[in-house]
Amino acid sequence: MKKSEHMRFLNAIVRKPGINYSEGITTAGLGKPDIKLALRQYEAYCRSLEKCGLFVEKLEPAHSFPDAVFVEDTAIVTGNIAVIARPGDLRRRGEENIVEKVIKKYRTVVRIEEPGTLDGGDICQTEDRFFIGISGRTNHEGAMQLKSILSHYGYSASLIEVHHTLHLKSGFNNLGNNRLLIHEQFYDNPAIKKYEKIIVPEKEAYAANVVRVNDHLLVPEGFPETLAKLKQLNIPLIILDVSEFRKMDGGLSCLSIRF
Ligand code: CIR
Repeated sequence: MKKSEHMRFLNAIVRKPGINYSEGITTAGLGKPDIKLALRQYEAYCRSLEKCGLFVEKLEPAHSFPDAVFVEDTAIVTGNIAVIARPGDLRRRGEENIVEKVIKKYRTVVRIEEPGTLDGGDICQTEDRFFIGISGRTNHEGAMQLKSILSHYGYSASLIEVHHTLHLKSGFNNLGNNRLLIHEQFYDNPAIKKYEKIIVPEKEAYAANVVRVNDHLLVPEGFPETLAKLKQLNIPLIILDVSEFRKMDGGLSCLSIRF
């Protein structure tokens, strides 16, 4: 990211979970999500983005894609360009096309092309750069295409191998002011040497998926040790229950595209 660009968001795109939400992809082993509760959690999530000052564009469910509520995976939006992802799991391929139509209202779009694959959940932006996870969903080709597009628009990017989580942001998130909240797997990575790092305890690994939105930090409910560490940062916290999204391997960041 250009040094002068302050990391503030104006907009978010979200998509309501559909009635077939529980048919999506999951490895969590936490049981079937309760769709009514998921809807309430989604509404609370939207309200908190609005509280953070964002205009929230709420998309209707995409019934042929049960995972489409995890809209973050379909695009990466920067100050001047949007990159349409190419989902790494074939069951989600096509979600990006329906999001592209919406994003075009806000930015010029470019696309990740075959043989590249890339999920937005593998992209973490800090004040001065992007981190691109190479994961089970994002391949090296996809990561290199994104790096090249970002570089064309003046942004730096580093590639990071992801081994123990679904996406990079399942275990690696920007807290602002040169601080990261990370899963232990990333601690020694030379790419993040200059950052102050807060590690989530292994038993609270899920809590690494927090989202800094302007002056607030969205934090998942139910992780007391991580919460105690985050309380020391002097950032107003918004604590949200996302139990029904966790059941489908999703978290706070996956539920919106912020820009
Ligand atoms: C999937 O497996 O693709 C969805 N069930 C969960 C996606 C979570 N997205 C994210 O972490 N950005």
